[in-house]
Amino acid sequence: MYQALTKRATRGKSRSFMRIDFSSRVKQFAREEGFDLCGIAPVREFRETESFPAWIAAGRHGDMRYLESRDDAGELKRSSLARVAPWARSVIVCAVNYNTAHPYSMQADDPSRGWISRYAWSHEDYHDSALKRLRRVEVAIQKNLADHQSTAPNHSFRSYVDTGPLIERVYAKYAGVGWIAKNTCIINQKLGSWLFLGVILTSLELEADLPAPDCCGSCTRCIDACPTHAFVAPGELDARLCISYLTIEKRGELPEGLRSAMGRHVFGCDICQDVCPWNRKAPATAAPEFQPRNGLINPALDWIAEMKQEEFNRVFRASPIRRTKLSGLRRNAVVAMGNSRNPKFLPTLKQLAEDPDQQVANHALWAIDKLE
Ligand code: B12
Ligand code: SF4
Ligand code: SF4
Repeated sequence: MYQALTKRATRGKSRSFMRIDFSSRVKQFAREEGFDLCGIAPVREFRETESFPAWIAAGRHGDMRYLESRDDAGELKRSSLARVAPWARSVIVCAVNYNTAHPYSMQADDPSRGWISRYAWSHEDYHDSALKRLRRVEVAIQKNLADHQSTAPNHSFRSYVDTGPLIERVYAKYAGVGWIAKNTCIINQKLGSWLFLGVILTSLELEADLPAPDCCGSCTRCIDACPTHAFVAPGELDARLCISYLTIEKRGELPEGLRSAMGRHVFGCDICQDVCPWNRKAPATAAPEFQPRNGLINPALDWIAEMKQEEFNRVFRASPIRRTKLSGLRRNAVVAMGNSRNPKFLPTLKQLAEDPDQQVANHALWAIDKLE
């Protein structure tokens, strides 16, 4: 299709016009598959990826070893897409709004109930639902190429949600989806930042969009609100301090010095997005897959702390929350109980201090100390 279009271009229209035409068709396919935003970024070096090796060298990724993966030449894969996928010419960046019409964590402030971050309430794990949509966009593009050219050149496509060798937010910026804000999230002027990103790398040379302009201005609300002071500078996160990392990615003992600041978070953290003025009027989606499962908004802490494996498997089937495993989730709930200032949890915590799961037991001892 793309070559056929360029052939036709010589019969009148300019080549770049035809590229724009096919790029807008790609965006149409993304819309038809339920993505709220779609843009196209070129594959080249960006100044934002240049800082990645230093970020890793400083150890700011903590135990997230997968971010350190290197190519045969020993270079960090995520620092140069052109090197790890030399065949790729364009990155199609899609975004879907997962915001639902429920209070923000700062509005639901009962300290004796926990907080699970907004993105994890959903009925389906976003990795799976977004990947399915991306694959359908791929199919639509390929079908369109084949329909318009009998000898369609074999173009390559590779879809990723989180797992690709690239920093998705950098490409989202250059695809015009949103700017990389001081809280490091992608914010779209109309939709805010409650967005999942997904990318399709392709060998098709598509018309790239313009990068989204930075609209943070002089605001610093996210930086000021972060309970663990995880931003070392605007737009620079030390993941080791971030509650999202601590509750989701960190295995074993949580650093004692950070436990109090973790508050009632049992999975992820939304604070730096909750306080953002660009999310004040963020629209809510009606998509069934993003509607919350029962009991996950402001969950009862003792329910989670005492949960058994069988219930965990049932409640969190196909949920991103499975990533912490039962033990990690219970550990987080126990810490949140310690931070609750509510002595009603003491009897439960005393039982949990004898728990066969040593991690849960150790954190329960800390929580008892904190409450007493
Ligand atoms: C690892 C990871 C995390 C880690 C580290 C976060 C981080 N900021 O890197 C942890 C576990 C903490 C995390 C948390 C969250 N994550 Co996360 N995470 C990822 C993942 C898998 C990789 C990100 C990565 O490579 N980070 C490496 C660092 C270096 O990149 P960075 O911080 O974004 O920094 C870039 C820019 O800020 C910029 N930069 C850095 N320093 C400087 C300095 C200057 C001066 C300038 C101008 C620029 C600049 O360049 C950097 C690249 O080098 C991506 C998916 C993907 N494959 O990209 C999802 C992703 C970023 N996460 C996502 C989400 C939703 C979250 C949470 C909101 C979940 C939650 N509610 O708990 C939080 C948000 C916390 C936060 N403020 O970032 C979404 C973001 C969507 C969006 N709207 O932006 C993504 C894209 C997943 C997805 N597919 O939708 N995440
Ligand atoms: S997610 Fe929470 S802990 Fe992490 S940077 Fe944002 S406010 Fe801080
Ligand atoms: S709170 Fe302010 S500084 Fe932070 S991301 Fe939003 S607009 Fe930018």
